[in-house]
Formats: sequence, C-alpha cells, structure tokens
Amino acid sequence: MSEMRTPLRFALGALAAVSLWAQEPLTLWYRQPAKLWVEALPVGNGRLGAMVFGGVAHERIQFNEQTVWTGEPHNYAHPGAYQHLGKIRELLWAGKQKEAEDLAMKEFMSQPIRQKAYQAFGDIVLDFPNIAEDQVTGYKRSLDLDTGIASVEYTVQGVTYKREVFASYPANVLVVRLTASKPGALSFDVSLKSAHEGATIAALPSGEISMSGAVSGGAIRYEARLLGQPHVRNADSATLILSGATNFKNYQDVSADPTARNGTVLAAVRNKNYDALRAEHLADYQPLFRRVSLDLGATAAAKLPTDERIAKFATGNDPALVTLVFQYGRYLMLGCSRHGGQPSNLQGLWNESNNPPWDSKYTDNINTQMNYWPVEETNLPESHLPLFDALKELAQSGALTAREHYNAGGWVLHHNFDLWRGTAPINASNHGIWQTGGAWLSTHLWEHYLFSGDKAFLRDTAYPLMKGAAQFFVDTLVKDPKTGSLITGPSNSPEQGGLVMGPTMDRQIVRTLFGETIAAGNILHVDAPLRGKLSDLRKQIAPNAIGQHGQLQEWMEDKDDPQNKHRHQSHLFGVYPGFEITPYGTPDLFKAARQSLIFRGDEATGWSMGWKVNLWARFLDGDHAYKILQNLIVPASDKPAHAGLFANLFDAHPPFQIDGNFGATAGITGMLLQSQDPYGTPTSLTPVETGEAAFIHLLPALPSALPNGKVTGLRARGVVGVDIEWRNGKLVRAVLTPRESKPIKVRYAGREVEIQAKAGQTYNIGPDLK
Ligand code: FUC
Repeated sequence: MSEMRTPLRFALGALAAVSLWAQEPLTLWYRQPAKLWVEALPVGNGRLGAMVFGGVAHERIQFNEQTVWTGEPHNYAHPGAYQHLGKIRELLWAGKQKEAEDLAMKEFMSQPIRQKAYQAFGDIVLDFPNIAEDQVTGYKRSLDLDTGIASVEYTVQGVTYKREVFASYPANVLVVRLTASKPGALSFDVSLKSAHEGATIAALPSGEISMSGAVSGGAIRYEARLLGQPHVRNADSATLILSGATNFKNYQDVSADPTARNGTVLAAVRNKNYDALRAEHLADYQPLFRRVSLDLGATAAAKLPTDERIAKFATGNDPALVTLVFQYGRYLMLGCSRHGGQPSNLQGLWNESNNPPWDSKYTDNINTQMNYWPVEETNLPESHLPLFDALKELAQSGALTAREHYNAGGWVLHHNFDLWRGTAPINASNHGIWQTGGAWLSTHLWEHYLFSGDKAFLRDTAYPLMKGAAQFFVDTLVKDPKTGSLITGPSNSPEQGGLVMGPTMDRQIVRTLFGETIAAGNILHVDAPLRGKLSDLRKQIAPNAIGQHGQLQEWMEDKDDPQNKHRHQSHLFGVYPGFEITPYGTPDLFKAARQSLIFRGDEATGWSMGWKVNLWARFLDGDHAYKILQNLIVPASDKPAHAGLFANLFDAHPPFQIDGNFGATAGITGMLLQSQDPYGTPTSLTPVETGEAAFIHLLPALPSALPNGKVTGLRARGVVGVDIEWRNGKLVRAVLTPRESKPIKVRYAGREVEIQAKAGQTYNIGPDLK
C-alpha cells in the first residue's frame, strides 16, 4: 500500500486543495524554452495548429494546416480483386496461411499499396536582435487551458517582454501578440519558413508576408500569409496574424485557390485589434471548454512546473495532475477537431515532419476511434462532426472498394484512411486486410445519437451510413465450415496472428453494428425487411468463446498465448468501447475478458495504456485503472519512445500519438461515470442500448487515490447531464438533468434505484440513492 493512502495524507491533501486550487489549476508551465518539438506548447482551431517553443532571442512557432498532404485524388481499389476472394478463404480454411497471405499480397491489396502522408507546413520565425539571453530573469512559458492561450514572459534589463499565441476558430487564424513593459522597447524581425522545397516567400506591398508553393509530387498547393511588418523597431507592442490554406476542397476536388482563401480570411480580421480578436476567441472557446469542470483536489505538487510534476507523479500525490491530463484531452480535442475541418489524425493536427510515423494519417483499427472516445461524455459532441463528414466520403470510396474487392454492396474501410479517403487494404496482407474499420467507426454515429437524442441526425446522417456499413457484411459474412456459424474473412485480429477467418473482434463489431442498425431502423420506422435480415444473421454470428486458460478467445481457435503482451487487445472490444460483455449480463465472459487483460499485463505503448485505463474502469476496478494511469503519466524518456508523457503532456509513441491523450481523458471519465448497460448481452439490445431508458452508474471505478472530488457537465447515454461530488471515497451527491422523459436506473455502490425521469427536471441523488 502506498503512503498516499494514509488518512493523514488524505486530510492534508483536502486542506491543501482549499488554498492551492485557485492558483493555476489548468495551466501547463515551464521555467525554460522548449528544446524539442515535443516540449513546445500546442494551440489549434481545428484546422490550423501551431507549436510554440518560447525561445527568448529566437522564437519558433511551427504551424500546420490539416489539408497539407502528399498525393492527389485517387481511387485505391484494386480492380477485380474479388476474383481471388474465394481462393484466399479456401487457403485459410485449409490451414495454408502463408499461401493465403502471399496470394492476397499479389491480388488483393490497395493500388498503390501505401497511402499518402500528412505534412508539415512551415514556421513563423521571430528574431529579437537586442535581447541578451544571458541577462534574462523571470522566464516562464505556459499554456492556459481555460483560455487556450500560450504565453511566454521574461525580463531583460528591466523590460518585461510578453508573448501570447492562440488559434481562433471564429477568425480562422493564428494570432501572435508581443508586448514590452517599457515604451519603444520592442524590436524584432519576423519571417516565414516553408517545410517544403521550392516555396516562394515574398513581402507584399500590403504589409503581408506570403509563402506559397506545392507539396512535391502531388496535387496540394498551399499559401500561408502573415499580416504584420517584417521588421519592427522600437515599438510598444505588435500583433501578427497568420492565415493558411490549400487548394483542397474535398477528397475528389482540389480546385480551390489558397491565395483567395487567405485573402478572404485576412480581409475579415484586418481591422480588428488584438483585444477584439482575443475576446472573440474567448467567446467561442470558453463556453465549450468550460462545459465540464473537474476538481480532484490539489497538493503542494500542483505548484511545480509541469515537467517536474510528470516525473513525480507515479510515486507522489498530485491528483491535480490527473485533472490537468483530463482537461488537456478536452483542450486538444478543441484544437484539432472542430466542425468544418478534417478529423483528428494520429497526431491530431500537430506535425513537424514530412515523413511522420505511419504518415500521421488515420489508423482505424483502434487509433482514430480512440481519438473520439472522450468526445460525447466530456461534452464536446460537435467535435465528433469532422469524423462523420469523413465517414460520408469513406462510404463513397468504400463502396468502390466493397465492389472491387468483395463484389459486395454497402461500403468497407480497412485499417487506414488518408486525406484521399483510401479504403482498400494497405501495407501488408497479414494486417492490412481487416474488414471492420468502417463498421467500428459507424458505431460512433449511433453513440452520438444516444448521447444527443437527435433524431434528425439519426435519420439524415447516421442511419444511411450505418445501413451501408451493415449491408457490406450482409453480402460478405460466410459460414465457417467447422462450426456452421457466420464469420468475417479474410481479416485479422489487429495487428497480430496474421491473416485469418473470423477474428473475435470482427464478430463483436459486426454484431454491434447490426444491433444498432436494427435499433435505428426501428426508431425511424424504415427498412423492415433489412431489419429482419440483420436480426436473422446476427444470431448466426459465431459467439464469444472462453478458452483453455480461462481467457476470452481472440480467434475462432483456442490458441491464445497467456504470455502474449501485444499492445492490441482487440477481442476486448466487447468490454470497451463495446458493451456486449458485461458484469451482470455475461458474468462468465466478463471474467474471461478480465483474465485476458491480466495476461496482457499493465505495461504497453502509450495508446494501449489509454485503452487499458478504460478497460479496468469497465472491469469496475478503480485502483487497477489508476495503476495504469500511473504507468501512463511518467516522463517519456523513462520509456524510450513508446509510452509516457513528454514535457508538454503529449502522449509518446514516436514522436507522439494523440490517441493516448484522448484515451486517458476517456479513462478518467470512466472511473467517475459509466452509462452503458451493465446487464447487456451479445444476443439482443436492451432498452438502455436502444436509447429508450438510461443507466447511470455513479463512481463505478473510483480509485482510492482520488477520494475527494467534484465533476460537473458530463453527459450520459440517454441524454442525461450528470454532476457528481464525492468525499472520502463516498458519493455526496449527484445531480441528473435528463433532456428526455424516460426511466433512468441509477446505480451506486452495488445498489440501484429507478427514476421515471421527466425532461427538464433536476434529480438530486444522495449516497442512499434517495
Ligand atoms: C497501429 C498500432 C501502432 C501504431 C499505429 C499508428 O498500427 O499498432 O502501435 O499506433 O497504429
């Protein structure tokens, strides 16, 4: 038992919370500039992003725009691939995996076999000629999550210099503000630097700097334009405004004019002063960010710079760092996924490389999904919309892939997509052929409905996409010759074991998708024959099985290795984010799934630990979930390149992958509130799962390390707002605000009560559930 669990420590922690909390609860800060990119501080408006290094005599603000990619509009489907589908299946059933993979590699893969890469854009470079670095005092750089503003502050020879940087969604620009505390003390030179060869950089007579060019070997043309004088001397203050655009309109159309786009954006801000831009940014950002507040108390550790706090977290007592990590995920979400933009890619939208790991594209056998795990519960549902816009396009390109690769209707997405909406299997047949990426992402549409109750969204956006995703499996599920059950295939259990028929995860996802499509069709009173068909097929899909080690089987065969520590734990989809394996509905499977997670261990790559926090929360084990969080919140340098947090709290996975951050935010939420039905089974959807009732589980996995706290503004399935307060590990009070009239079952500490809730009423729930 660690020392922080002693009652005295708790009492001190609670007292300290009172005095410290008001100071800087939601600020990342440092005593030195960033040396590495992963120490710089991110800002973003869901389209443009920047990394602020905070240099003293030389500042680098590295920026991105979401549509700067290699490549061009392209259909990646492999014509006629479907002619080999039967043979690949036969080989797999005959136990000839290698031959099947070889044949698939030759005849069944995307053309070309790799997708395209997200790119860096450029840097804003500031040089301060008169600043002597060795005379600097009082240096501090920080990022205030409550305002979305990154700041740098230092004093030289009696002059205090300040910089503020933010990304404005309403103005669609990056804004840099510089001030000096003495009149006339501010002098600097500003320039733009392109991340691409052959850029044209010019100072325009209009007092702007333009940087334009093309991504080599592709269709994307870009322009960044900075409003501001290149050489500033003896000023009191200065404001720089950056607009950035490309010719990208959608995955099939690159006919936009980046220069015209920047012209329009800058014309709208040209006559706004800094205070007006800042106020406009806050009026947009703060109401979204402030929808959720979390207070877990604070100790003296909360006063330290963020990098020092990360280093001490696993062995110390710093609950406020959990809060910061939780809210940082929400901050990053608003930075990289706003309505009208592209979805969040492997690095959100922050990327300094033209050859980033996994091309910084969209890996959807876990990573893209994890990017959106916290979005509904933590009250940023609008941030889900870019993903849904992408799904509309993926359903088009995925229909071509379904036709060419499977001779099937509907649409399919394999394990990756890019800006050009590639949906065919990429890289290698042993893991690239994985059929359920689109099906899994389609479950996000249903979740958005469950949390919002928005029937117009269900009818116009969600259902058509879900139906198409389901149709693909109506056409392609095959009978397993051994069991007679229906399975997918060829596919794999991401990303191990090679090409197989009917991996467990696929079957769970297809069951979930079919169930949700039936429920949606029911609500909308459409497609009765299809519903009948889906329901009939759903019952025939090969069930989850418990294997020889007491584990949940990852494959059709009982061949799991208890020593396997692989980062993917795909068959646990049914526990989280799925819900067909539950503590009270399927206790045996639940136990087996838990055993599988124990075999996988507590260490993993960054995003995998993000998943494990969520899984342990679903296993109702708060202390184990917290233990994983302690493995996640360590300096990345302690776990070279694959896990831990960098100084800027980016989750590591070389260089970083944002899924780990979002997984952590979702996992912390899951400790406090869960709203899936714990009585669910794989056979039929319960009223909670169809949205007719709600289930609120209060503090389902509260770690003993977080005994005191309060959260407000969370959302639960069934369209219920939830605030929760607890003390000494016990519920003090929960406030439920349902937006629809329906039964709500509330569970706390092993007891349940049912409320016949009325929309618009407020329900106060005490520890005795009264
Ligand atoms: C999956 C993971 C890797 C990495 C990549 C982007 O392939 O297995 O760890 O996160 O996505």
